Amino acid sequence: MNQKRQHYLLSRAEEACQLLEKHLKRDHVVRVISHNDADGISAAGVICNAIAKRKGKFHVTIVPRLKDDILKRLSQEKYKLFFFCDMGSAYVERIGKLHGDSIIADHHQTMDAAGDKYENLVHVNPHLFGMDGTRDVSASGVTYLSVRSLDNPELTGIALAGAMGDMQGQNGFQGVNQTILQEGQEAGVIEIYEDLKLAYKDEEPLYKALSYTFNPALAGVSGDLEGSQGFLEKLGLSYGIKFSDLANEEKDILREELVKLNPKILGTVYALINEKPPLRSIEDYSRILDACGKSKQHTVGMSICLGDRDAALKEGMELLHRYQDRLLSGLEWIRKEGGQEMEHIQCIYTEDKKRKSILGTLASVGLELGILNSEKPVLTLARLHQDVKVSARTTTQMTEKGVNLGLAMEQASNNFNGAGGGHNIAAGAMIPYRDLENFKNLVDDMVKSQISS
Ligand SMILES: [Mn+2]
Repeated sequence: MNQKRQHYLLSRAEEACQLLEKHLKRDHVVRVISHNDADGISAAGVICNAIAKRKGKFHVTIVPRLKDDILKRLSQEKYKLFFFCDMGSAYVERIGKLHGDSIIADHHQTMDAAGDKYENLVHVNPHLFGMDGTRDVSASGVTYLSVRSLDNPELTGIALAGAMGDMQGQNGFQGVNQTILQEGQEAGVIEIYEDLKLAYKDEEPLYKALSYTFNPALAGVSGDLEGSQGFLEKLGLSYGIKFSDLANEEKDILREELVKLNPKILGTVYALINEKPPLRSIEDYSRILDACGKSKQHTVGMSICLGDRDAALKEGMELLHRYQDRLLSGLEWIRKEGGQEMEHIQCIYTEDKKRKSILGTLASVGLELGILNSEKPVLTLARLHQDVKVSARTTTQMTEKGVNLGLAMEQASNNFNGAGGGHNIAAGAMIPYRDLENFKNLVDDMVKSQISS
């Protein structure tokens, strides 16, 4: 069954590829619109690399959401081909009415139709074929499929970095992601091996590498610089040196102790054979793009995807450091404050500027580290003038019990003239501030009925 579904998705993507090729042959500039997170930046990286390789031209815009004004602007543009990544599935009708042809490479759940009635539109989305866009493939993967038959195996790495950015593959790739991984391995682009899964192991001093490691979460160490220092000191290891500078027996001691903390620390590392650290590990690569996205420096992320290993990479690393520091102090804050527990959900509210942009991540990491109650989905709430931006996160255990935050965000926000949606495990919404309390209660009720039905 899964093979068959994948086959349908692949042939839809092939249609997209043919449409793209047709426009590239005519030397049309491809209008790319993508999302501002790691997956969206990777997706834009995939399509733009594929176009550049064929000496084609593109014009990219990275946006946080496909808002009305953007669609309006696009409807006045005269491009012959629009390529939407990581968004668009919810706007099939409006995209179908644009002046040129369109390709939508998205993986979000949608109530909208496939858009078959628009001849100028190819809609590629795993959900259209009964597949799971939360785990099987992300937008960067869907985009990769859409350029696959133009012979681009070197883009499998960026495609999987995007998947990692959407929290797919942290415990192994599955579905379409697995297919992409195999393709990358066969083409000599990606190699996989078992190793310590420490973040930026070859770049950062040990205590930083340890505290930057969230997958898997190391209690008392992840997100905790002092905790990491203490942990290393207790083992008699100097915390300021890099992993590679440890003597072999010291590496053994560290490995043993880390495994005691969390056995998952020994796991599969996906490495890009032709890259050097910090971009060699696909997971590290993805975290740099994530930091670029969260810092609103998408151009830096795009430049890295497009091959800039000098200025852009240096800037990307600076953004990463600043982002990690923000994350660490945010976790400190959650440790102190905790969440406001309701019956079935918990909420975290802030008006603090620096925290707002990382609330979703704080929720995910807080759940992972056990700082937040993993039995209750987390709603983070950031006030923006008259509105509240909601990020909702939960765990796989809870989605298996029936929790679907994408649906809850969409329905609950609609009740208050807001907008929302996303995946069962991670979703978001924008609602009026005055309805905040009612919204929270409604989501609490919805989660209750999702679990019990
Ligand atoms: Mn995505």
